Amino acid sequence: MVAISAQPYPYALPDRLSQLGLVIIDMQRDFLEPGGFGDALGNDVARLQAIVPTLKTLLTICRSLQMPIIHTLECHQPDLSDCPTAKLHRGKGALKIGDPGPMGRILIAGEPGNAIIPELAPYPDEIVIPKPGKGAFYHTSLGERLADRGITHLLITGVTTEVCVQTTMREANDRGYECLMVADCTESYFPAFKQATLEMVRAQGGIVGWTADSEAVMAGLTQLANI
Ligand code: C5J
Repeated sequence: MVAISAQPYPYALPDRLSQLGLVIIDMQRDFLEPGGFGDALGNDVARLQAIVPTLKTLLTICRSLQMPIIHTLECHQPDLSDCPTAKLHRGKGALKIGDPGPMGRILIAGEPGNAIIPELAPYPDEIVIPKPGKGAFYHTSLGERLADRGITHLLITGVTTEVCVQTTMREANDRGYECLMVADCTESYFPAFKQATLEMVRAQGGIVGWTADSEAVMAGLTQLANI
C-alpha cells in the first residue's frame, strides 16, 4: 500500500491511479481576474493567482500519469433559470450575477469571464462540470461521471477554499469518497478562512478527510506509478 504523508495521518492511495481523480474547482477568470464575480464582491483577486504555478505543476504530473482530471465551473444559464433568487440578490456587490461586466456577463456560462484561466484550460479528454451551486455534486452529473470511471479517491484543489472547495469536499465525503485537500493548491480571499478550513477538514481524526502539500502528494503519486 502506498500512502501520501498527510494530516491527520497518512492518506492511503488506491491500488490504481485511475481510481484517483484530480478535482480542480472553479479556477475561472470570474474568481481570479479583475472585473469578474469575485472582484465585484469586493475581494482582492490577486491572492488567488498565487497558487496557479503550483496547481499547474500538480496538473502536469497528474496528466503525465494519465489520472482522471475533473474541472468545475460555477456558472448559470443566460436566462438565469438555474439561479435561485436568494443567490442572485446575495452579496450587494458592484455587479450581480448576470450583469454585464468588463469580461461579459457575470458568472454566465460561455461568457469570456466565466472561462477557466488559460494556464489550466481543460484538455478535450478531461471532465468539465458546470455547476450552479457551490458544491460540485449539486444539480450536476459529477457523481455519475465518477462512478462510471470507478473513481473512489479525490484530490481536491481550486478556489475558494472555504466556499466551493470545502462544500465540494463535504459533499464528496458524505458520498463515500476518500478526499485529500491539497493545501498549497487551494486559496481563499481570506487567509484566516483558508487556515480554518484546513484545520476543520482534518480535525477529529479527519472528519472530512486529509490535507497535504503538493510536494507530498506528488511524491506519493510517483511512488505508486513506479510500482
Ligand atoms: C464563490 C467559489 N466563492 N468558487 N465561489 O462564490 O468559491
